[in-house]
Amino acid sequence: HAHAVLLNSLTEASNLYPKEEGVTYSYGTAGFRTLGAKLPAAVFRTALLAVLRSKRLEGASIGVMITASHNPEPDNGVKIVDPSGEMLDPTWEQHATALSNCPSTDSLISTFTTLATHLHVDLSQPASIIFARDTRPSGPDLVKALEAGLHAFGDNVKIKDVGVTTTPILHYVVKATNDQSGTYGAPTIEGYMQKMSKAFKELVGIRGPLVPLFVDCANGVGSSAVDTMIPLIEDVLLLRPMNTATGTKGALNDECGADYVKTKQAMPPNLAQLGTLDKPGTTGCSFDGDADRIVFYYVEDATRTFKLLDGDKIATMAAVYFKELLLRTKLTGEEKLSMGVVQTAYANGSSTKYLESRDIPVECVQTGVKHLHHAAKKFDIGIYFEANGHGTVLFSPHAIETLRKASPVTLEAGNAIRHLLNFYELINQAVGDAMSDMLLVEAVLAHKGWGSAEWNAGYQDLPNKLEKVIVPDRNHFVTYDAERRLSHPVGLQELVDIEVGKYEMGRAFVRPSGTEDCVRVYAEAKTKEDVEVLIGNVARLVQEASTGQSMVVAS
Ligand code: G16
Repeated sequence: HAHAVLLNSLTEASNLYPKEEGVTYSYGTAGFRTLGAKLPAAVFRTALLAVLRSKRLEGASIGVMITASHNPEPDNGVKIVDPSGEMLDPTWEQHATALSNCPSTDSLISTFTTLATHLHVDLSQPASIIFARDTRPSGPDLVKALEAGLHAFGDNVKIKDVGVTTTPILHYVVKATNDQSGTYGAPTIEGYMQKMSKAFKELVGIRGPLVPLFVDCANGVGSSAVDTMIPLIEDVLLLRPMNTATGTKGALNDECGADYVKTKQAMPPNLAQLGTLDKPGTTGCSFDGDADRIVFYYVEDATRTFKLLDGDKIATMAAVYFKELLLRTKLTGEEKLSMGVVQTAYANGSSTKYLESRDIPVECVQTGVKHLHHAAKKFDIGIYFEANGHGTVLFSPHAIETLRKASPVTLEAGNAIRHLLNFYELINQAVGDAMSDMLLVEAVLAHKGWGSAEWNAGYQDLPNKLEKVIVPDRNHFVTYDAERRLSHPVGLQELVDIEVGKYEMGRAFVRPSGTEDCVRVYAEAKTKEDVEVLIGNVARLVQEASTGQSMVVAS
């Protein structure tokens, strides 16, 4: 009987959220992402999947985040967060896609019941869902669609609305809620901010107050996180928020934010106009629209040129510093902790060389936080960053236990152990967080006694460029070797190889985006001029291949 009541209730609710004909959803790099107006049906159905997942995991809390992060304001998206605070188990992505694409309520209900049986879900189990959204105008309607899906299950589903907040905060709240040990932190925004600020202040110690930092909030939800953090750390580090116009239509990610800065390799025009970074020694950073990415930058004194410190620069500085700390702990034998860095094909060639020259293991995986996170777990201290500024540092349970139990042989060893444990408290263990990464960078700089210029001095980026190519169907582009090579369209890779071979230190690759309807082309080479020609030629090859123009492999 209860089963029939549930199916009735789901049917009624689903009829209010029919799937538009002609729309095909795909759970991609970061969940479903498309125009906000096209998403209500997918969000409603995501609610159903999130409940199935929670019930399957005996009522563990599952997160749902409504955001399209770096995408333009009219886009929106939805993604599911697993109980550990990590991205949805990839084997469930196909179920999310299957539910969203059911053409009618009838097929949705039958797919839902089939999935429940196939996945061994006991529908009478309780479920718990925690959700949040970013500041996009389409957010409130999508929250309604989500709630409609959740409420259809009646009292059997516990719902927690974290409100308008950043993606990493939602991940944190999910992780902390499910943390059986109760040691990870209080499952609230305040709990998270307290945990981070306390660790940060302990790390900075007597090295503060630090030079104030300008924070470009991309006119997005990151500005509220920054506002909450300001009073907690202002005696040590003054944060100066910029681009905080969350209520201004069209402002989100527009000519600002981490994606703009990284892609254009320039600071947001309004910061440049205001002369925000003109004073020598000043540094700025940019969050993206949902505050899970960060890049830093400054203006070089002598040349007055813009200098970007991206995800690669964060990863390399953190890796070199954590390696030093690990050596200082003097932990040996069973207690010796491993450390490695995970990057993607976008990592600047110079950053990889720099790490390898310091005997730091580096692994390359395909784009997408879930892939990097997974690979980083292999190390006791796993550092992962995408060049675009997504990333974090993971500490294995073994690392934490070892550090907590260690009996330091010297004062210096004791300090190194204490620092590492504070970094563990500071750094989000569920997903990359612009806020926590910002404080990680500031803490390392404080320990080294460095400014941005010293940080940047480690290695010099090879000139590089990223471009979008709009093609009729990006699914025709299939990659392998961690997205560094193409298997389809057949013959295109050979042409790219010939092009790349013409330039000293040349490298280029082509991959379909998982979040936007385009193909991305990346190129690097020894000189800027070469990069321009190389990327132009590869982009042209991509255009030709996608429009079916003949591809002749030169002999
Ligand atoms: C998302 C993913 C990132 C990825 C980015 C771009 O970021 O979480 O891992 O680097 O999209 O992906 P693609 O090149 O496939 O479009 P965000 O910040 O938009 O959530």
